[in-house]
Amino acid sequence: MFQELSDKFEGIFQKLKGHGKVTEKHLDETMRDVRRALLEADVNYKVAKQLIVEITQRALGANIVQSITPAQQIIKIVNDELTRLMGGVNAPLKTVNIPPAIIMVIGLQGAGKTTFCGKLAYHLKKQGKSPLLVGADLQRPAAVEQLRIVGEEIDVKSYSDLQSNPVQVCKNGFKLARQEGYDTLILDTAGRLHIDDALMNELVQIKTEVKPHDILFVADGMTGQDAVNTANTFLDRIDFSGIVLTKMDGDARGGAALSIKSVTGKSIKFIGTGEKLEALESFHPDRMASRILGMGDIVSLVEKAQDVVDLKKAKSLEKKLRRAEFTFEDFHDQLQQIKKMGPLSQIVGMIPGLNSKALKDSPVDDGALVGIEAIICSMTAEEKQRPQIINGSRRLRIAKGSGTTVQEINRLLKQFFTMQKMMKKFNKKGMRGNNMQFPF
Ligand SMILES: Nc1nc2c(ncn2[C@@H]2O[C@H](COP(=O)(O)OP(=O)(O)OP(=O)(O)O)[C@@H](O)[C@H]2O)c(=O)[nH]1
Ligand SMILES: [Mg+2]
Repeated sequence: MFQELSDKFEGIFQKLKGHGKVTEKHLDETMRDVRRALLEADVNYKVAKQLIVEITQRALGANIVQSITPAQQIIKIVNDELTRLMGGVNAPLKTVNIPPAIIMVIGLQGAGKTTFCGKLAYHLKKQGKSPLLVGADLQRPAAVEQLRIVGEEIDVKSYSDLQSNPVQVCKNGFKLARQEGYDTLILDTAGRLHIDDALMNELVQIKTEVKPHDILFVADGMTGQDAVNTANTFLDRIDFSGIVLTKMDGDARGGAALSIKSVTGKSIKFIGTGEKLEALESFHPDRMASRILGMGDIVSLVEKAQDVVDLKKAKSLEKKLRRAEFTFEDFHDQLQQIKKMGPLSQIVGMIPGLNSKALKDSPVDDGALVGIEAIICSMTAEEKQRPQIINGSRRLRIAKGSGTTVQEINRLLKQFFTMQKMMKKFNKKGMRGNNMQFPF
């Protein structure tokens, strides 16, 4: 889904990650790239512009969490803003106290209304509901037959009457549902190539007389801004309650999904992802944003870090690093914070770019962490503050106390001193110490 847009975002963020520190100039460049990617995905011009303003404002005001690179922080902001743009949270169907719930399905010809009616019926059936399909598209005799076939496929009854009129068919469907105990009525209405008065009058009449609880506007997701414009024109005549975007399995570029809520004020409730009747998903803005960015996991990672990283401690650590006063005590603190985020293998797996091969070759595992922690715990307070005093006999004592070997103590001390040296070098060059590497 939205492969092109996803690829572009990946490229943009890759570029951003290349800079250790993100300056306003980098941010400007990034935002220009993001804007271009959105416009090329056929996102509404005004929507894209506003989105860029919000992302930039938030990025400038953001506190960059110490242990996470600024680029990842920006990805999180873009993700949040895309989520918000698409409505924030999932918009479910209305619940009704007295069944049947009436769901009216409207949209242009070929948008995928009839298919969606079948998909929705199947979706509801799986949830233990008993839907009844009503064929209110009497324009083409084949339409009623199509709905009947769809219903048969999923073992859901469909009702229509070619001798009657759409309003009467809906009313009869309602009566039938009451009599036979169906709890949801799905009304499949007629489409037109273009919006015309005759169609709108027919739909408004059904709405007025049958009073549906939900009116879902079905739009072909592949048509981008056309879908958004059509939705708006429909909305002028008939106040629908939600949107269904179909054909999202095709080469839909993302423009409709990203702009339709913002332009119409109506939420996307479902997306169609194929011709088969099971190809329906409830729409979740957050998951969609993550999918577009191809970064579901990094978002969870930053959230985890925000949950556990003590900002005050991070600040004081940064100061110490800059003055190269970093001790084993600080190191121990950092280990605790990392451990709070979950198993190392999971954390590393969330970092984009670290594929499974890199993981396999890396010595990072929870066992190594436990060993390092045991070693630090076996040091005296003075040793933690001034590791340079740890001589041969102290090393032996620490090894015994921690259940490790002198070789392991040697390795850890060597890594620690290397890191201290590196910090000093960095500080001489005037670099900030916010890209700290752990010595394992
Ligand atoms: N790939 C794909 N095709 C879909 C999807 N939804 C519908 N279609 C196809 O789109 C075509 C039109 O679907 P219909 O459900 O007949 O559309 P409609 O809105 O009822 O059309 P009218 O009744 O003529 O107004 C059919 O060939 C469907 O198989 C989808 O999510 N993905
Ligand atoms: Mg149809």
